[in-house]
Amino acid sequence: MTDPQQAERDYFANEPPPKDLQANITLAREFVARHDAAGRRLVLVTSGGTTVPLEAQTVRYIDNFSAGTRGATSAEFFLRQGYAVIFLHRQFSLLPYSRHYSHNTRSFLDFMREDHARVTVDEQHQPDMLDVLRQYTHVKRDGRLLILSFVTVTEYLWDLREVARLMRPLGPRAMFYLAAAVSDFFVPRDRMVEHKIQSNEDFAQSSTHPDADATVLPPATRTEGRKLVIDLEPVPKFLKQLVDGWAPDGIIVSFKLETDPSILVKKARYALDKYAHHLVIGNLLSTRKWEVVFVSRLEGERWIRVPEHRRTKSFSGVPSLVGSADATANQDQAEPSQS
Ligand code: PAZ
Repeated sequence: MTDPQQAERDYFANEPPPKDLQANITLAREFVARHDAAGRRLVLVTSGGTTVPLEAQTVRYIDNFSAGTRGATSAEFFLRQGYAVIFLHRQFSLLPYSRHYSHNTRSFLDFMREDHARVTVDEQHQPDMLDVLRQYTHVKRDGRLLILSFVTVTEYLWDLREVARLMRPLGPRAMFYLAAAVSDFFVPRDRMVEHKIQSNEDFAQSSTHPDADATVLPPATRTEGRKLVIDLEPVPKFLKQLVDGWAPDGIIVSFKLETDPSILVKKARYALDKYAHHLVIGNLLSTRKWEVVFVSRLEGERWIRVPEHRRTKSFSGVPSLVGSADATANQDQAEPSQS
């Protein structure tokens, strides 16, 4: 079995850091120090899906499902509770506050109209928009929200590691709320082709990027006749490293997404034991908006559900479990409903 520390060293030695890593570290260092000095609790919320590029000059990639609803909504609730929030999200996925008016069937322009050559908000949307605007202004004035972004799984892991290390001195005042959907498989940089994969064998590339030794490392993508064959490698499991190496005293809440209800709780329990997180929140793709299961050592398994009559879209068209005030905790250990 691979030593996790060696796997970490190999991964970060082989996979180049994102171009904005230093800028992100500088922003995060200042943010963490300022809120640490104020004695504030700090949470890193990860949100959205990571991509796996198939080519170094990326035209094609594999994506992970996630709109960023859970992360963006949860961030708003942490901010309401007084936390400082580092929001590490997939570029262009939902953001706290603006999520109410984006990624919607209606654009934010539909909430507005022209009135004597000035833009105004429709009367019916005034109360909701004012409420969102006040929360946003308050958070901005306090400087309690830092927004960072990633696209690929490698960018995500570099940012996660560096931010976690910066948060380490906060001990249990630092929380990691890992709602991002992170790829389990990837194409290592030294097995990645440089240029766009060709469907015509006559134009297929025989080697990886210019520095790679093609005789030792065959490309992870190749064409066989008209087929594309992709040979992915597992992403090292860094969730344990977060506990052991990067931020050992932090509170760690991770999410587990499944599609098969019969394995959800089992997988959440497995993650809880294997990665030694404080809480694993399980959810099913089909019901994630209405129910989640909390799995922890202290409380075992606890379902939280939005009551049926509340399962309608909010004014902004973005329903969410976290956003519902009367989500109920259901401790009867029932299996999730599939409605
Ligand atoms: O972003 P979203 O609201 O569309 O979806 C949220 C989610 C299902 C990605 C999240 O709740 C989750 O389960 N994240 C972990 C995914 C995983 O198992 O890797």
